[in-house]
Amino acid sequence: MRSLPIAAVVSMGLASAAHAAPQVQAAWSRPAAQGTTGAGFMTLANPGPKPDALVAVASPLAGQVMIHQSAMAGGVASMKMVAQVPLPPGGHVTFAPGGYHVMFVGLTRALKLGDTLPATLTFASGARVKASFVVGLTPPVAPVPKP
Ligand SMILES: [Cu+2]
Repeated sequence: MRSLPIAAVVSMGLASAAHAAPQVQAAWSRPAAQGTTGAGFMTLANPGPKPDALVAVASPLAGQVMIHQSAMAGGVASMKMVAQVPLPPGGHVTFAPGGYHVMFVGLTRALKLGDTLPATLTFASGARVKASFVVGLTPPVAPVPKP
């Protein structure tokens, strides 16, 4: 009777290997004081064959984390909260100043140059991916070139 649990574990392993989780690249955040809001940027890649979407971000160092999109309308810069950021199969989306960004609201400690801000990203597929946002003034590496 021991073969049943083993078979279940094996099939779960195959299922998770077949689903390619999104990847977080070059995550970075600007310096910010304790109690204020930090902004995070990154590139999300979807290596899988199915569409996915970022639906939530959480961090132990922020009271609340929101996904925002900046836009210019009539010469006025504004930002709005978005419920999800679509990730096409085989594609990537860049979060950068002036566009998509993550807002870390209510920082429990200051973000200083060289610090890392841990976060967990949740996707529509159910994938949960951990990320470390490196605190700096510019992206830690060059953005991923378009395929
Ligand atoms: Cu914002």
